[in-house]
Order: sequence, then structure tokens, then C-alpha cells
Amino acid sequence: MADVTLFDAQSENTASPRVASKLSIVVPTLNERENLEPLLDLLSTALGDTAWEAIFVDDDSCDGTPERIRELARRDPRVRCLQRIGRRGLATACMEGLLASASPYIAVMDADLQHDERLLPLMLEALDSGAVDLVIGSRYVAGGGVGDWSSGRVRISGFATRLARFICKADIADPLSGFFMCRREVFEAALRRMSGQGFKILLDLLASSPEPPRVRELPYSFRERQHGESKLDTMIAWEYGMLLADKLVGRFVPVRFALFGVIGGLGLLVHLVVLWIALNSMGVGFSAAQAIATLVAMTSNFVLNNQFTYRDQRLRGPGLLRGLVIFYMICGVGAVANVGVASYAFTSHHAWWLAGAAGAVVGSVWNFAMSSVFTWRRR
Ligand SMILES: Nc1nc2c(ncn2[C@@H]2O[C@H](COP(=O)(O)OP(=O)(O)OP(=O)(O)O)[C@@H](O)[C@H]2O)c(=O)[nH]1
Ligand SMILES: [Mg+2]
Repeated sequence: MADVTLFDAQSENTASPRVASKLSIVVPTLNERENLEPLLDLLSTALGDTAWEAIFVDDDSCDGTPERIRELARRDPRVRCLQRIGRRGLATACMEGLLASASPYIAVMDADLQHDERLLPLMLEALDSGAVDLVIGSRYVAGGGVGDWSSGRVRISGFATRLARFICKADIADPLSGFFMCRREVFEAALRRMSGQGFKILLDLLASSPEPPRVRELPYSFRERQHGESKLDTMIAWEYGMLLADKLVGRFVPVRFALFGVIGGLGLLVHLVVLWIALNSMGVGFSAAQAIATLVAMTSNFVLNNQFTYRDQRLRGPGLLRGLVIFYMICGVGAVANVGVASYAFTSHHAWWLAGAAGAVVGSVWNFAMSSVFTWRRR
């Protein structure tokens, strides 16, 4: 593919040309300050005179990562920083980095030097040959490996990989790899169907592609992390479950809504337990007991939804309190709508259970729709 040469207005005197990049490498970062410079050195060496750029997408790291990226960007115009405030999530970080790029070839790789940058020229070569659309750095083909993972992590990763193969539309050894390169069109065709849930952007891309892309896997050995800490935690498994659920049933019921409904059901249980306790051991009247139970149930629903349903937009600090108050208000209106619809249906001679269910559905849809806009609104 021919490189396009642009004129750099700032350096008119030296008339130095800038070359539009052929490859954009998106690197998600969360507290990776010490890895940035070594990574850029490795990329420069590996990619030689290929025109490339690195877009670091940082979720407001507190160790000075975004400042260090900008410092490096002042020295090297191939480096860019996209800093997101109040957001979390590796998959959405990569998606937004890819959207901020324009190169015909795009790649995703981790910042922590665990992905072997020497694969990048081979990936480019494979795409240039025209034979494939997507090249994966694979730990699970001959010649690849997972380094010094514990046996527990190997087992969990093997299990997660088997699950992933169910939902991706191609026979791929390592659909959970975080290291891949593809033609821009592959990403653009899948983009609007992608979930953006959790850590596994490649699986999301594969499962969301309208046509299975032509894939090649190249082996590499996952290296040991040199600096900084792993961001893997127990919630990764949860987020992975959300991604799988979305890919399996998301067409029929939005997974967030289903989860919101399940938490709402739990809230009913909490309500009844608290009501019973208030009536039997707090010595208050029914109205007061009902008010206490309602408050506790709404609060527990808020906490659970904040922790699970809207984990990627989790509220913290003062935002948490503000969100809670908005949630109380929305649920208050939801309860009025619920009772109104149910009473109307009941007086229109519908069965009690149908009237009750209609009220509950209207109330839940209201609560879900309003709280996703006003409580956990995307910034
Ligand atoms: N922007 C952004 N980057 C993230 C987030 N979580 C992780 N990352 C980055 O994504 C990459 C992969 O995260 P790691 O913690 O290294 O995960 P891993 O490589 O699967 O696990 P380890 O082997 O334990 O390192 C790293 O570059 C992280 O800095 C996030 O929420 N937002
Ligand atoms: Mg890592």
C-alpha cells in the first residue's frame, strides 16, 4: 500500500515531511508508566521504517502514565495520548483508540511488554499479502506459549478459551488473545455490534463480525511482566460472563436489562426480609416498616447495580452519593407508575396477577431507562 506524504506546516523552514501512518497500534494503559519508554523503543526497532503510530488510551492512571505519554509525544510525533476520565474498561479503551486512528491497518497490544513486538512486521506482511484480514498473536498454536503462568491460571484460561470458541464464528486457537492486527474494515464492519464488555476485545470483534474474517494465527510466547501490576482480578471473570451472555442472548434481551431485572428481584427479597425484621423486632408500625424496607431495598439495588450492571461506569466518591439520590427519585416515580398502571389494569377487569405484572414491568422499564440515562450516564 502506498504511503501518503503530508506536509508539516509547523516545520515549514526545514520542510520536513510527515508520513501518514500505515499502522496504528492501540495500547490500553492503566498504571504502566515504567513500561512506556521501553515499549516505544521495542516498537521502533521492530517496525524499522514502516510508518506507524502508537495511540495510548489511558483510563486516568494515578501513577503519572498520561503525563509520561504526553512527554514522550512531545519528542516523538508518532505517539498520542487519549485520556479518559471516569471511565474503565480495556475493550472500550481499545475501541475508542481505534476510532481515533485512520491507518488502513490497526493493531492492539498490551503496554506491559508481554506481547512480542517482533510479531508486528510478520503480521503486516500477512495482511499485505492480501490472503488474510486478521492476524492473531497466538499462545495456543505450535511454537506459542503462556510463559510462567501458574497451573491454576492455565486451567482457567483453557476453560475460558473453550467457552469462547462456542461463540466466535471461526475456528481459532486463541480467541482471547489481546494481541492482534487487522484491516481497518474488519473493525468498522463489526463496531456497531460490539459489546465493549470487559477485557476480551478480540472475541468481541470476532463474534460481532457480520462475515467471519480470514484469520491467521502466529505463535508467540507470553512474556513475564517487568514493571507495574497486573489488572486481572476476580471481576474479570464476571465481565467475561457478561460478554458471553451478550453475544448469546443480547439480540433478544439486553444483558444489562436482564441483570437489572434479576437485581430488582433480589431487591424484592431484601424488602420482604427487612419488612419482617422491622415489624417483628423493631416495634414500628406497618407504614414505617414499609418505608424502612423500601429504603433498604432501593439502596441495596443501587449498590448491586453499581457494582455489577454498570461496573464499567461505576460511581465512586461524591458521585456515588449523588447517584444514590437520583436513583431514589427515579425509583420513587417508578413506584408511582407501577401502582398507577396496575390499578388501572385491575379496575379494567384484568386478572390481579396480570394487572400486578403489567405495573411491575412498566415500573422496571422506567427505572432501567431513567437510571441508565441519569444515574449511570455515560460521560
Ligand atoms: N485503558 C485501560 N487499560 C487497561 C484497563 N485494564 C487493563 N488495562 C491495560 O490492558 C493491558 C492488559 O492488562 P494486564 O493487567 O496486563 O492483563 P494481562 O496481561 O491479561 O494479565 P497479566 O499477565 O497479569 O499482566 C495492560 O496494558 C493494562 O495496562 C482498563 O480498564 N483501561
Ligand atoms: Mg499483562
